[in-house]
Amino acid sequence: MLHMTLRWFGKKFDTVPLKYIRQIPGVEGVITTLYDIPAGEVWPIERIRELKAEVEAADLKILGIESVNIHDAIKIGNDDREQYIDNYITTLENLGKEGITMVCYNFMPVFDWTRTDLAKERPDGSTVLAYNEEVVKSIDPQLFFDQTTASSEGFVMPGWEPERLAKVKELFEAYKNVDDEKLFENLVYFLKRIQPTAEKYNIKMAIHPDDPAWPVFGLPRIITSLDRIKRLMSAVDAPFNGVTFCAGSYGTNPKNDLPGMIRALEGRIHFAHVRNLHHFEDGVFEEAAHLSRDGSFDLYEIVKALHDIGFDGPVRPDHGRMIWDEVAMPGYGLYDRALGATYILGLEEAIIKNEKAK
Ligand SMILES: [Mn+2]
Repeated sequence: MLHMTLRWFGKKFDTVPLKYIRQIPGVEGVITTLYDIPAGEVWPIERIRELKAEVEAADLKILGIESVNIHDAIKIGNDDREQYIDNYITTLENLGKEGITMVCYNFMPVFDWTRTDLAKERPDGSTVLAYNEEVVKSIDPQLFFDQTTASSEGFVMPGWEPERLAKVKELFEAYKNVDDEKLFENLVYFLKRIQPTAEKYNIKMAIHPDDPAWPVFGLPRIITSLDRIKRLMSAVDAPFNGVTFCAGSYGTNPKNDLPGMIRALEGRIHFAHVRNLHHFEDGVFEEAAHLSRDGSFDLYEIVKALHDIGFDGPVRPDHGRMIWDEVAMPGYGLYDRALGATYILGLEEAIIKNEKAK
């Protein structure tokens, strides 16, 4: 069954208090992080304990971490990656000792998820994150970064931390010899190094797909389709090496058959992000409400596929629209994600009852 969660960035960064998350029907816990710790640094066990105590005091559980970010040296394959991998291993040990056993991460160079508009207005007056490939093609990456952070209403957005991206040009330079194949090799190297620790503590590693699911700004992107994710699953063929199935990210490419991908990844999906997009044309889309009829995906078929493969992990509604005049980090308001959570659980209830009736 689905274990419903909401992403929570911690009380210093999130506009949504745990108390409100607890009041969304069916939500069992949060997917959280130590948002202030830069990629590459060890997460101290005391900080993990504090976070856990805070979440448990709100009668919720930590059902996973999103994310423990990967330092660029690991993605680039620099000599100093060994130290950063050792640090990552220590963080996994600390999480494992505290019983936290699902870690979402991504392997996107320089930019994390990319959108060209953080508040595109829809006909109903709600605003959403949107993407237009023409804009990305026509803009300098530094300018793109500055514009994106300037339009985030003062919120620090995941993957867009200023300290990491203060030097966009230098980062681009550092990645100049990293092509798809090299990036893939570096990812496999990383996974093999952390494998003994992940297995010792029964930690499931869940790679988040690249968003959008194609190269941007000439940077390589490798987790974009079923073929590519299956290649990674075979390269390190052990259950700890798994997937965050993000419908919204894989679904940026309309050629990705989302329910089919879920079925093909049976046993390797450790975490699911369920959401909807509205496609206009190739490379032009906006985020939609979770409801199937509001976007281009069939959410029933997505939830059905997760149910049919026996998925038993954490799931979260992904980005929500900004509605009811809420002011929050783009994509991460309370209201629309709460609607999404209950809708997804409603679909699951109907699927289970229908199956029993047969
Ligand atoms: Mn996602």
